[in-house]
Amino acid sequence: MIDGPRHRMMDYVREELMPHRFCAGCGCGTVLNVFTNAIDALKLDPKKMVCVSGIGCSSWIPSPYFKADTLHTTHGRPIAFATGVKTMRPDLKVIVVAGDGDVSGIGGNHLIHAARRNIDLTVIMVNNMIYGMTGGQVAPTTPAGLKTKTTPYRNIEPSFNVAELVIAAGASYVARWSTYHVFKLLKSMQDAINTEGFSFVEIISQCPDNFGRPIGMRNGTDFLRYFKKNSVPIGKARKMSEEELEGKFIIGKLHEKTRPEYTAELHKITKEQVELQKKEQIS
Ligand SMILES: Cc1ncc(C[n+]2csc(CCOP(=O)(O)OP(=O)(O)O)c2C)c(N)n1
Ligand SMILES: [Mg+2]
Repeated sequence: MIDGPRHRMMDYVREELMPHRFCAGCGCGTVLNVFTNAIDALKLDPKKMVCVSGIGCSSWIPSPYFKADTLHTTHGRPIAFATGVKTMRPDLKVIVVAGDGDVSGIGGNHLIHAARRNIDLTVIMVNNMIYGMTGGQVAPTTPAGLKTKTTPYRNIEPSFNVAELVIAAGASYVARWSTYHVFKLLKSMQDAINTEGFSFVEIISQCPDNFGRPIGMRNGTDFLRYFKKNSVPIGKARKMSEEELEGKFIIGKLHEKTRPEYTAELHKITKEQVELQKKEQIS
C-alpha cells in the first residue's frame, strides 16, 4: 500500500499489491498504466471483462495487478483459455495480456488460429524481445545478431514479425507501438478493444535487466530513446526499401478489416438448430 494522495487509476488496480514488483525501468509498468487508462477512457466496467494471461513478467500486468476477473493460465495457453471464455460468454470483453514468448513462441499456434477464426478477443503482446522472467533466454522475437543468455556469441535466427503473421492469419485489427508512444498506444488499445473480431496490439517494450545486460543497455530511458529513434510510422515505411528498414520498428495501425466474427457465427448456428428442432417436434 502507498501512503499519500490516491491516484485516480488506483480504482483499476489491486491497491494492496502496489507498488508493483516490476524491475526498475521495465516497460510493464508503462503498459499497466496505459491499459488502465484505456479501460477508464472507454468507461468499461471491469466486472464485464475477463483478463487472461500466461506465465512471464508481462503476464503480471492483468494478474494480479488489474482489478477484474482474471485467469492467470499456463505458459503459452492464454489465448486457448480466452477462446473458451469468449465462446461461452460472448457478452464479456475478453482481453489477453502476455509476453512475446507466451504469445508467439510456445503459444504461436493458438495465436494463428484465433486470428484465423476472427474470434472477438483483444491480445496485447508485450514484446520485450526476450524470455524475461526466466532470466533472458533467446526468444523468437530477439533480433538477429544480438547476444542473450542462451546465445552468448550472437543470435543466428531471424526474428519473427508477429504482427505480419497475425495479419496474414486473418485478424480484424493489428497495430504496433512501443512503450515510448504512450498516447498513440492508448488510442490504439481502445480501438482494439472496440473491434468486433480478433484484435492484436504489439508493444515493443524494454527489459533493462535480462535483455539489456548482455547488450550493455541497462537504463529504461536509453531504451525509450532507442525506440523513439528507430521507429518508423507505417505510412513512411511503405515508401522505404527493405535495406532502409533494417533494424527499424514499423509502428502504427498496420491493418483493419471487417470479417464475420467467430462466436457470433457459432451462436447463429446454435439458434438455427434449436429453431429447426422445435419445428421438427411440432410437425
Ligand atoms: C510449459 C512451460 N514452459 C516453460 C516455462 C518457463 N517459462 C516461464 S516464463 C517463460 C518465458 C516468459 O517470456 P515471455 O512470455 O516473453 O514473458 P516476459 O517474462 O518476457 O514478459 C518461460 C520460458 C513454463 N513456465 N511453462
Ligand atoms: Mg518477453
